[in-house]
Amino acid sequence: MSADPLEIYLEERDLARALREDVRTGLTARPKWLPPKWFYDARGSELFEEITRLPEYYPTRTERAILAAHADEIAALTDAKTLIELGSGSSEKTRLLLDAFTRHGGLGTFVPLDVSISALRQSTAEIAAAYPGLRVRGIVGDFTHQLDRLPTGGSRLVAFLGGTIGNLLPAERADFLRGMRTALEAGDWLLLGVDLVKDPARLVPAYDDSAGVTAEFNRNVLEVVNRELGADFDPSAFEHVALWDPEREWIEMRLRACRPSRVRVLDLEVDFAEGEEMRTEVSAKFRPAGIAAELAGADFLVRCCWSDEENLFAVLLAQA
Ligand code: AVJ
Repeated sequence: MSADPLEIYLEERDLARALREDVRTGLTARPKWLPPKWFYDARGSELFEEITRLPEYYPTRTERAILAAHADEIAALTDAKTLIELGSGSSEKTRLLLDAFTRHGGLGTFVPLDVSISALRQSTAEIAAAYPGLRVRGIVGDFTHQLDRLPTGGSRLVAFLGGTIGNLLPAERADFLRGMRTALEAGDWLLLGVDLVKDPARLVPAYDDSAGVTAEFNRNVLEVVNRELGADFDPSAFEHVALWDPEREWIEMRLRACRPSRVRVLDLEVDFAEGEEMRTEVSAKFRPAGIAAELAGADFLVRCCWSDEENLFAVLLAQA
């Protein structure tokens, strides 16, 4: 079957407005910040795919191994009719689930949701071609806002993989889990991938690789703001910073101004002092008991929690 046309709940103009608001809020704040969702234009999505193949970046391959080991169990336990994937990107790991559901039988529809139209176009076409008989409904949307648009009916499994929940700040995370629970019916399922707290000597290089791909990914957000809003950032005037915050147990990515500069964007003139740092991403890391408690607090029942031998990453299966 070919994929259904993309359902666009986030039009170009909504995206443009959201970007303008985020840029205005973030660049006039102290310290300055930009939200991580703007990394993922076509170039940023490509760079992220490259990150997932770096030797230092363990999350993707570790999560893939966990899913490979437990996909059949997930299909059997959930017996889902609809698989919804939030922040699906290339949907590469999702194939492990789709393969298991093909063996198990009964899955009728796959619904990937992502803010990146380019990533979604490609993944829906590829998945539809690879799984004949599966209905593929791509949704262009923002997983923090479009939860009420998820298809209803049948037993549903929502997959939120890759550790992307770590991009939310604690209060946003609580809202998200609550919203997710409200969007689901009792008995529906949530499959959640989370990166675990570990030695910073392992964590930090995953966000500051020796090939400099993450640095380029980080600076790409400035290219996005330049192109979409006509700003005049000089990306080469900013250097990549990745640091571990041991209190909040998250990785923070920042861009540090190498020299003083003034950037024109929207109707703003934004000054950067030499050495000034702007936060571009928070990537929270979890402890299994902590995330289980957060899920329970949002009225989910944690049915399974799988990890790898080194306890680098965890995949939790929770039921509404
Ligand atoms: C896609 C949010 C899971 O936080 O590890 C990778 C993004 N940033 N390298 C992560 C990312 C820098 C990634 N997530």
